Amino acid sequence: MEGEIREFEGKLLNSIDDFIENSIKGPQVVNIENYKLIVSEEGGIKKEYKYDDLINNFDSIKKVITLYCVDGWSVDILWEGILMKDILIDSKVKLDYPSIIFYGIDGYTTSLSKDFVFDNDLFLSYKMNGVILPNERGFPFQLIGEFKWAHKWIKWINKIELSNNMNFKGYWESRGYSNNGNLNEPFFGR
Ligand SMILES: Nc1nc2c(c(=O)[nH]1)N[C@H]1C(S)=C(S)[C@@H](COP(=O)(O)O)O[C@H]1N2
Ligand SMILES: [Mo]
Repeated sequence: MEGEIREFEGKLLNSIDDFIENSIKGPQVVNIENYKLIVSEEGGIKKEYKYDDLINNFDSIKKVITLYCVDGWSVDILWEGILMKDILIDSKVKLDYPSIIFYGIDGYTTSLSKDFVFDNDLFLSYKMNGVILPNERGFPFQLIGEFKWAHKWIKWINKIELSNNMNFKGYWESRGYSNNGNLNEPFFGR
């Protein structure tokens, strides 16, 4: 893709064009003027962020991380984004919930344990290989689920919900894909 970088700190990167598009409803187009990222807990909405609130007011981090799809392909990409814990702390959501459920505008869902998200510095990316995420790649935000299979890497995120429900199963998880999503374990039937 035009403008993307293909090397970072001596590491070669894949191209944005190397992804295999297989989203459940195809690429989504988010109108950023109307977009809000909702942070909620079981009592209701805690905070709503506009795109610029997030991009301008939070520190960003950058890291080369490989996305592994269960279909057998992978891509090494330089991701840049905002730490989940920075957003959650800012939102004043209660942090004693064990689980975080993520929603995308295409109806996709997934979940992770809150401790995993905090302990591993998971972040929401808004840039890949130095360019703003293209629509097909999840603009405005994709969760970078480091150490997890790509079904945890939800794109087009518009809601993050703190929950007591440790048994929630997202779109692919409810169809048999691993609910812990650990890369070092089989991706089916856990
Ligand atoms: N919102 C949303 N996020 C999603 C998906 C999806 O269908 N919808 N698919 C997941 C899967 S299975 C993969 S492999 C990764 C990367 O998919 P891509 O190559 O289509 O970007 O996105 C994940 N995030
Ligand atoms: Mo996937």
